[in-house]
Amino acid sequence: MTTPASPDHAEPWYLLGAGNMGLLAAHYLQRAGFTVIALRRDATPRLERTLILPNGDRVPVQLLCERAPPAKGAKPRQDPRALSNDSKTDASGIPPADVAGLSRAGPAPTRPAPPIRRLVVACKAPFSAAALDGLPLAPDATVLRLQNGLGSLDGLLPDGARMIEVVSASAVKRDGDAHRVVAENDTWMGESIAAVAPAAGAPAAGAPAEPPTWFCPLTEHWPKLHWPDDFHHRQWRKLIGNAVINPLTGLHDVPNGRIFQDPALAGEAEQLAREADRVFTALDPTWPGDSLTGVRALAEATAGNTSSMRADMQAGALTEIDAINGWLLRQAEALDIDLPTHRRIVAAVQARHTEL
Ligand code: KPL
Repeated sequence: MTTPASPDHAEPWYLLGAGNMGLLAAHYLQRAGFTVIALRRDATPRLERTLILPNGDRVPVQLLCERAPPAKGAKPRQDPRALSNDSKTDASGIPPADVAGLSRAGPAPTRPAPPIRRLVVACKAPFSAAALDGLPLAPDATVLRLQNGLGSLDGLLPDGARMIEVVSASAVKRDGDAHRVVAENDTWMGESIAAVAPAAGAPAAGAPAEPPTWFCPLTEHWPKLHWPDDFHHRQWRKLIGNAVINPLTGLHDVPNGRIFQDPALAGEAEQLAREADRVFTALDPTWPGDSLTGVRALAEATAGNTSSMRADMQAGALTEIDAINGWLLRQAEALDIDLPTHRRIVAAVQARHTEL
């Protein structure tokens, strides 16, 4: 049994991306007794934020910060969005310390040796390479990827790293200076199976990997946290939800629930879901091929929500389209499957990026 005093707890977790979901993960890890240190490109010594839990409790989250070393491919000025995953912050960069609840009590130490052995990557997918650039990761580091889409860390981690995917149905929104946990739903952790265009180090399909030693004690503090045998199906269900709901709501600037109320959008959603099912079935013949039902349920369950891609588009920020629908297109190309609706929608969202 791992306890807060056990050697397992001596190893801190580093956090890239102290936005909505990153802060929630940090809160659960701290509740389980782990030290969590936010990596930043600036000299902020400490982050002080507030999470509002679904029962209304306001919980302070305090994180020590360390300054990430300069990126190897560093441009003179770092893109501040690399270390956040919050649309509000994405639009404007990380706000100055005095307006964001950050302490100015002395600069943060620059991350020293020894290398980072545990890392949570919770920045927006398109900023992963910039966020990881120059970070001293141990060759056998454990990396939790808490991001939408798939494949965003491909080729960015040491060969011996263990990447654990985190798929969460929880929702956290910015609420003034606080972060409101709108829903504390299931979170699944597991390792992705190697797809046709495989992730570096991803295990091939076969017996599911065993969870690490810290997983079981963490489940006592991270509500509805699971390590399911059919993890990749859970991950694909989340991916198709995002691949349908996010670009349609973003491009048409509507809440999630509108998709199945509008016949034209519902038709597009159906095409997107069917095309994705062709890819998933080719990758795994046991895939049930019923994505549309799940997408409809997700859109209805989150009817009033502004999807993350709609929020990014409203904020004039880069979206995660490449890690979501782009991942599907790369798999389809390797399988020689055409996905005309996904191709069109990716082009339409990317056209908005060029206007930024
Ligand atoms: O994950 C989401 C997102 O917006 O990124 C959904 C589930 C679509 C909820 O809005």
